[in-house]
Amino acid sequence: MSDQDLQDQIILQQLSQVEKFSSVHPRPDFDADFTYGTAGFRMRAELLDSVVFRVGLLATLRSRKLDGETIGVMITASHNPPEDNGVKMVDPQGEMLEASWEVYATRFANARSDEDLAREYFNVAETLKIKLDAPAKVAFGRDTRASGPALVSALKDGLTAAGAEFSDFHVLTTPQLHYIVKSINTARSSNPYGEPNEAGYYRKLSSAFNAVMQGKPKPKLITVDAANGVGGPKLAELLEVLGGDVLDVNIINDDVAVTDKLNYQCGADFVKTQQKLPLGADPEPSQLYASLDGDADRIVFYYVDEAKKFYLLDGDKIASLAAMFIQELLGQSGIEDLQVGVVQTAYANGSSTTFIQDVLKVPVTCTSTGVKHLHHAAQLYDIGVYFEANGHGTVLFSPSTIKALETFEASSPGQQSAVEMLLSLADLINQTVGDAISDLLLVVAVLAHKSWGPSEWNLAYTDLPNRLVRVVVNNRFAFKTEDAERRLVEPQGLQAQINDLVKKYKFGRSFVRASGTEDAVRVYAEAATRLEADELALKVSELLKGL
Ligand code: G16
Repeated sequence: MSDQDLQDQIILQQLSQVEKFSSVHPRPDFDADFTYGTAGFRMRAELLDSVVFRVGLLATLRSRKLDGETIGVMITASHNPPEDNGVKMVDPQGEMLEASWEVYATRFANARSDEDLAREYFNVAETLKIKLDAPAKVAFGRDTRASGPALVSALKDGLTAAGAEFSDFHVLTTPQLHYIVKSINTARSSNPYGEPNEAGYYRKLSSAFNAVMQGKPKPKLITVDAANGVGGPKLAELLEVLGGDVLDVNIINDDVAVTDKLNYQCGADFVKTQQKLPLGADPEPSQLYASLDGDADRIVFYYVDEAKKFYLLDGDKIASLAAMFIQELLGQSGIEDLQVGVVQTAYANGSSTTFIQDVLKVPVTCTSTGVKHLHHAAQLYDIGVYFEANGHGTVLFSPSTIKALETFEASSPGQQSAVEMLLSLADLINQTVGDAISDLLLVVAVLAHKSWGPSEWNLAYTDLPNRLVRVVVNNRFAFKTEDAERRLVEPQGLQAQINDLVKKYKFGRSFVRASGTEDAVRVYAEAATRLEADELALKVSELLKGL
């Protein structure tokens, strides 16, 4: 048989496998199109079977295209309610799927029949010159949602149909999967990221945390609300590896057995949007509190004062704290040519941006919502700090920065210890994606070094009062934006109405954008006082009635 005949035979066999398996995972009756949104496909779990199956096909093609590097697939709907689920792909270095492939994901998900799907599969392979007999490897995990196991079966069918080799990492936080994917793909390099398993993740974090905390007293008790999601048991596992002498954490909302409790009146999204304590948190003045989201890739902090007044320390506060500490260390190290930058979105509080730019003298870039956008912008700095206000973020140290730090010849013990601290931070902070557990350790460590409690941290700058509202509309896809989502282009005329409202408020700012993870639009407003911020958010929300 000629090479060509062999190739043709492989193609035919694989297409028939795709069609056969696809018939067990038919596309549901669903009027709208599926879209690969802010963080992959996300919707009610009962609609996702075919989508997840098809992601299995695409992940296989992506791995083949990248010479058999391992691709990750995470089944989670993060902050969404328990009845939702979702799926997203992870690229070989632990980053979000390359944007140009989102189009293929969307096309696969929307193919109407098994034959159409096989055709799309063939077309992508043809267009991208992917050999269908090339090796492919996929690693996957899921959160604690009840719908997870069935979706894993659909995924396995997709991977089997396309002929991938796969590893099931079972229940993981999203950042753990990102860590594992990068670790697998760098295992044979001169610079492996870590051991490619959960135990390796815990060991890496705990040894970096111990290095960063050397000589510092044990921090005060921290209460962590785990949103009744996967972060609870995983944080408990990390604490066991760390040992009781290092950190006292009281984990609340850690019930993953009753899956309906997930994100219910707790978790990072609840605390950020409601600006109040989650269920089950006893307010002890000046103690540090934190909330994770459902898959532990976001974290927000908070505390109450003597009068039990609530103060939120969100992603903007984390970014400012991290940038401040890193700037100080760079100053102490004597290294002058490393550029720190902060990446935010339109949701960043105006005061945080002013503080970072004017007081810390650190440049700020604004991108669209979605870690995938922030991550790439942060990579343009030597040390890129990126955080969304909702608590999703991390700090990236570029490979050349790590090299510069490793080879730097310090001329004093002070310089030496600053450089060592920066290198330990690079190990402590998840370099692949925002990670609530790693960010928790980062914040605790920085506060310990500055001898700060939560109120000192909060005092660095004062947030402008703000309000984030979720509004259900008839068609969220009718909302189109520009300028990093700060201005609406469509529906026509709406932005002018928002501008008219904003003009009436001191320090007023408001914008509207469609969510990429929920069937709703989000309204953000900030103004000089809490009452005014609430009023502006309400008035802008009223403009959306009937749209
Ligand atoms: C995801 C994304 C985040 C984004 C959030 C909300 O978070 O990873 O970058 O900020 O959705 O996005 P949207 O406003 O478009 O709904 P998570 O934690 O839900 O995966």
